[in-house]
Amino acid sequence: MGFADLRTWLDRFEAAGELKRIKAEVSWDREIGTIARRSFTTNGPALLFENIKGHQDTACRRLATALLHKRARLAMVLGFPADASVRDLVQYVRQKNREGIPPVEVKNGPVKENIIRGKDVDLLQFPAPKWHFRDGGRYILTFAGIVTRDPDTGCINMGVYRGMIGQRNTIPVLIVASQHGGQTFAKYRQRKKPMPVAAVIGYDPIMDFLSGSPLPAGVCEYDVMGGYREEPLQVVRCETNDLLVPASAEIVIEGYVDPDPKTFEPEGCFGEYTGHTGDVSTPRPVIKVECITHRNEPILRGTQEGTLPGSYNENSMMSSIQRAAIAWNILDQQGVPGIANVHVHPVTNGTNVCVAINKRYQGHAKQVAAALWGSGAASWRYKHVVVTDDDIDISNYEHLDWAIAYRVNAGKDDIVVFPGSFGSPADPSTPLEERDVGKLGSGIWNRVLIDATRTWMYDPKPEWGGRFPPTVHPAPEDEVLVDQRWSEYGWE
Ligand SMILES: Cc1cc2nc3c(=O)[nH]c(=O)nc-3n(C[C@H](O)[C@H](O)[C@H](O)COP(=O)(O)O)c2cc1C
Ligand SMILES: [Mn+2]
Repeated sequence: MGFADLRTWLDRFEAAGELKRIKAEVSWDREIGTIARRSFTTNGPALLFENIKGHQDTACRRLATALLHKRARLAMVLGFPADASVRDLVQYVRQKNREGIPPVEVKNGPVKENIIRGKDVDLLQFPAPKWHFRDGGRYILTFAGIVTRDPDTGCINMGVYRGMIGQRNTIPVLIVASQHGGQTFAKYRQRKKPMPVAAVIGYDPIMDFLSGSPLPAGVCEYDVMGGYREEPLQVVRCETNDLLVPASAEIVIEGYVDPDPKTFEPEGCFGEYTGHTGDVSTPRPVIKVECITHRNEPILRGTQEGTLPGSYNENSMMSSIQRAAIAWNILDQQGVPGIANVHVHPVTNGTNVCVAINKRYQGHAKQVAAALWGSGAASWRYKHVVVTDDDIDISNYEHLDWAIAYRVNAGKDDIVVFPGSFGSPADPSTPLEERDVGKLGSGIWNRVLIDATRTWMYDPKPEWGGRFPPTVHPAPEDEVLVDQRWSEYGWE
């Protein structure tokens, strides 16, 4: 795909009629978020805001959002035609997630065109939106890749963890313990040392796609991005720490996160990915900003969270591909046989996942659920696992509902609850005291498997030739007869 950064992609979208530049003056205070939501509900264009109230003369004046909520644009970013099927995208992503080309370090790059240090740091120079009227503040990190380095292995990780502007130079962030960034933070906490971080804002959207979804532990997201791009990332060293960041990123915020709770600042509430407003503002670890580097005329990249029926956002569209691909790869790696399809509907973001199997034995569906729930990728997802036979089109709610209606016997182990599991702290169905991240490190999930495969515990008539009653589809020879005689019936 060759060299690509955020600007390249905005140009490509514009050429394809997929970008709207908003030149009218708009407010960062709820107005941008409301316009972005309109794009979600209309499957509308990517948006570049060029005239933001109070930011006509600040260091950063523009904001790009709503790039990936439309499948056609996500397909383009993955190198596919706009009408590519979900299945083709999932198969491609399964393959590419397993490849990698390591980055190369270069001496300089556009991200170093402006370097702001120490006392000069002022986050209010950036048009960070208050996306939703109930949000607790202006969110500068919504689609930033947060870079950390594992102090034991030296391995670099990049994950999307949100952050709100606190003071002029502080960003309280939500990095939960089960995430790779959270696991690295725990190592720094043990050593009683601050964790260096770099927040990369605005680059090849493949960065958003990969850093917002859980690749296996120890896999460096930069390598996988290189694989997707079919060329290594060019990375530059940060000014104030030894982290590496893409050389043509729009903005990089460098700093450190202190594990001492005395340094924590309130974050939230925030319109969550679940489509519900988050709870009260909570004290969170803080990125203390030491330096910001940015391109000339930088573009802030951000996104609005929260999926609703008929209103899919960027995370949900990405998740419908990535979370299915990741689940499928986990099932393969765990040696679960007979996986025919894995489907994630964008509206659940992967909270629900459907798996169609070519059933090999009774208990096969339980193996599917156990493999998924044991994985690190399950920390925010895969709460409800629905398993069907492979005659069911799991991408179709009607098919799924039919299978659940007639192939589920709740009293016979077809509904299995896996209680007290780790899970998302943002799920409003979990009582508040069971998602106190400060105390529990995670939210508590009572996960459920719905085994909607045909049971093998049943003895149908031997002449039926199977383990379950056949369906009422006509016999093939009867279909042939009717086809042959069709014109005689006088029914067109
Ligand atoms: C737009 C967006 C916002 C996200 N916000 C958060 C967040 O605030 N905290 C968090 O732990 N994960 C968040 N995630 C999910 C993580 O980015 C995702 O689980 C990813 O796997 C984290 O990287 P890691 O696996 O290397 O830890 C968000 C994802 C997206 C796409
Ligand atoms: Mn990771």
